[in-house]
Amino acid sequence: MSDITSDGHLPSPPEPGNPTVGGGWPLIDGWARATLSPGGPKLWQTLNHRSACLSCAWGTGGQKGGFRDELGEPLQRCLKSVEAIGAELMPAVPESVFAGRSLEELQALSSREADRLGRLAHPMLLREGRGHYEPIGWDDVFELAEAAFRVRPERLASYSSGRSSNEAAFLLQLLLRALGSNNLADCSDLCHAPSTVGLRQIFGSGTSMVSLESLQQADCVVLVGSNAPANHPRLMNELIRLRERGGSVIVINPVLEVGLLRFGSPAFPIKSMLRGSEIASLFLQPIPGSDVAVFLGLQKALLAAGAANRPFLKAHTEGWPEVLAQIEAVSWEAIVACCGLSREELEHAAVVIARAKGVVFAWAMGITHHVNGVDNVQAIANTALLTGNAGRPGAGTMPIRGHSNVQGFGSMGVTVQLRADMQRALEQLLGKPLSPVPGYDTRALIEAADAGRVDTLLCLGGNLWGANPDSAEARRALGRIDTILYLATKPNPGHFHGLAARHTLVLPVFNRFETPHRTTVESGNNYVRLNEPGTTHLRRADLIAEVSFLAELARRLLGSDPIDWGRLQDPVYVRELIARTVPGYAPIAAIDATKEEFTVEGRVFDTPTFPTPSGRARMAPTPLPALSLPGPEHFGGLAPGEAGLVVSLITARSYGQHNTVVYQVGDSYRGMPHRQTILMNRADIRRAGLAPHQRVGVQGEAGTLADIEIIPGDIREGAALMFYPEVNAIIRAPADLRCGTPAFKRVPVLVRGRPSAVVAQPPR
Ligand SMILES: Nc1nc2c(c(=O)[nH]1)N[C@H]1C(S)=C(S)[C@@H](COP(=O)(O)OP(=O)(O)OC[C@H]3O[C@@H](n4cnc5c(=O)[nH]c(N)nc54)[C@H](O)[C@@H]3O)O[C@H]1N2
Ligand SMILES: Nc1nc2c(c(=O)[nH]1)N[C@H]1C(S)=C(S)[C@@H](COP(=O)(O)OP(=O)(O)OC[C@H]3O[C@@H](n4cnc5c(=O)[nH]c(N)nc54)[C@H](O)[C@@H]3O)O[C@H]1N2
Ligand code: SF4
Ligand SMILES: [Mo]
Repeated sequence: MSDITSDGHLPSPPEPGNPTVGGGWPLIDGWARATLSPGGPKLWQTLNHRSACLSCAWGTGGQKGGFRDELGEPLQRCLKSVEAIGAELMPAVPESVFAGRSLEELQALSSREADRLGRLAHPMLLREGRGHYEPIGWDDVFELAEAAFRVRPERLASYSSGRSSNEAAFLLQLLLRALGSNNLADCSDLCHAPSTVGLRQIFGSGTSMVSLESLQQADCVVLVGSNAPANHPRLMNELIRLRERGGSVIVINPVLEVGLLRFGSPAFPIKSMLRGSEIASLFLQPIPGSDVAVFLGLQKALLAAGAANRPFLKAHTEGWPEVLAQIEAVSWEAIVACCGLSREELEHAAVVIARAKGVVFAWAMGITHHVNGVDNVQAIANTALLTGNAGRPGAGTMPIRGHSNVQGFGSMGVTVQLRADMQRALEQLLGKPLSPVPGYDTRALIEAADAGRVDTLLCLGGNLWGANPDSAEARRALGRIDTILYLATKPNPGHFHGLAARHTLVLPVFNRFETPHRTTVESGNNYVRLNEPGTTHLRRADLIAEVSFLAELARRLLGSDPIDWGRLQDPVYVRELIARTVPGYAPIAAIDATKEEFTVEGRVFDTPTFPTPSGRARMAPTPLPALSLPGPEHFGGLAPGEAGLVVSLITARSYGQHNTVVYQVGDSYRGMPHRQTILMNRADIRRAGLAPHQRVGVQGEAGTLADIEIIPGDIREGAALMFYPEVNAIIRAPADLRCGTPAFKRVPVLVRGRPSAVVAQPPR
């Protein structure tokens, strides 16, 4: 447990201590400690500020008040938002850090150490061949940036992370597209892109079709590949309520996440905190990467039980005969062999789904981080359609989005798969056709940079280096870019490892609750929140608003042609342009006057008419994946006398981290006390000839991490789990080619070590 720090920033919330309940008392303790710390008053002030929570896309706060959701319900704020705010309320990085520490010293910092340096407060420049970042004034920054942007448009790119505002996101893509580049890589490429692509193909819309209100009418939630207790904690309140009104929760996850079994929520202090509320009514633990098989199994069982809704299929879908034919053709043997679940388990789950009046299918990275991520999404959507659970209140498909404004970035056109209607609107605005050259998504950007095809990269937030697999490749690729501009609130290892060939700029920006003008964000449930202006606690800091930076750069490059780029300094004008060009966003034009937050039009379906040419959902068969693991020889083989085995590695978040930013080292909900750990099934540990808590090497295709402690846990046999971002040093992850998303959740690695003396070696 951490103590209140002498420099006045908030203490890290405590690590959880009760591994039989998720959430629970550590949350209350965390709130108490954060509140009573010297930074407590400022924390409360920020929590009550009328702006959306920084952390996840479930979405909380905004005009209704810091603790309220879109329905105005109170107590909808979790400790994760405290973690995020605490990090932003730290003092400035002391000048001595950049002036005094060499690049090598900065590179030696862990993610947590880098974050704890404090807030970025002054623009910094690292020149080619120098060993230190040096301060630089904004005039010089703009001169360098302007020169760097005057390159051939296909050699210009951006990367973005979903914490900035809609207004900044809109300007980013408008600037790049006006210059003739479609290279708008975004963190969503590494995240929910398979959901966007898969859902858009089927429903003509790529986001959740379920509103919070609609979710509250469901009597069954199928939660797939999500660790919501850690990553979307307020969703747990909805699951608790659903169970209380007699509904069921079917969890599908290779890891028996404790918080998905029982969760103690501070929103229900008396009822839930002591022992936790039961969450899963049924927990299925499939082989990682086999979700298509799981859903084909559910579909087969539903069909056999006469639970397919044929009138619905006939009236509201197309492609259903092919899907039904596939369900009938695929054998139970093939399904069971692929997913490792029994036919009985799947049939039982199908009965629960068939009996429910309204089923919401929700998922996160366990579904998208696979080479067949799009198929996974579509197998889920097919199951919803087969049972008529789409296009009515209390039912539907609900991708649980990541960053607090990642979905807004997509809506604003920060994507390489721009909607045709938005493209037309942008072309009208810019008075010219957009470049026909396809843009780079995040993986394509890394490859293009590695091949020397990128000169200038603007990163609006994020940690491009740390978020990508194969850290050495990412570092080399970024090193071949001439100029990189990192706009950020906090330092992270990407700023020290992801260095450009000539100029690397780290440019400090206001965060959401400090920005001196109004901004908006969009939640995963399509709800647009309005953030009021704020101020920063940083004294003598030299921060810039993201909108100001982008508008000024655009003005220098483009003048007033064909729009008055200088006028885009005014976010109200930006919102006017958004209203004109972004589908479903018309109400944003009046939001400054009305203060009325809104749900994006055309996203939530209360009737089964979908925005496809025919109005019907377009079902398509989903191929069963061929899952296999290589043997140790793939990794060069085990040495004589060495023990080990190849497992299918899930790379995921610990309880106390936000993406590449680590706040707490341990995750005791999973019994993993530090970050150099690998969670394994006991049978696998035995079979490998290794022992619990032994230190081993974990070898991936891009390298080996040594001195990793084996943690025995409730994880599917054959699978293992390690924490990202550290594990990105050693893994390569092939991508789903339809969206470029890496298979972060099924990475073959060889776990190798000295044979355990304790356990008898089985013959190998
Ligand atoms: N506190 C906090 N909140 C966050 C974030 C954070 O880092 N910290 N990150 C934000 C972002 S950007 C995102 S994308 C989300 C991430 O939210 P999640 O998707 O919940 O995050 P992961 O840690 O990637 O965990 C994925 C879950 O999928 C399971 N899983 C792995 N492989 C499979 C599989 O093949 N099939 C199935 N069915 N399940 C599988 C894992 O066991 C794990 O429970 O959270 C957002 N919210
Ligand atoms: N192995 C493995 N790799 C993964 C994943 C995985 O599960 N396994 N998950 C993937 C997923 S789902 C995602 S979304 C990506 C995440 O990848 P990214 O979005 O690139 O990474 P983050 O760690 O969220 O970026 C955090 C940084 O954003 C900056 N920041 C914070 N707030 C602001 C702001 O308001 N403005 C600006 N300009 N900057 C700000 C700070 O500098 C902070 O350090 O990682 C992916 N990589
Ligand atoms: S659930 Fe997500 S949006 Fe809501 S308070 Fe927690 S981190 Fe913020
Ligand atoms: Mo994400």
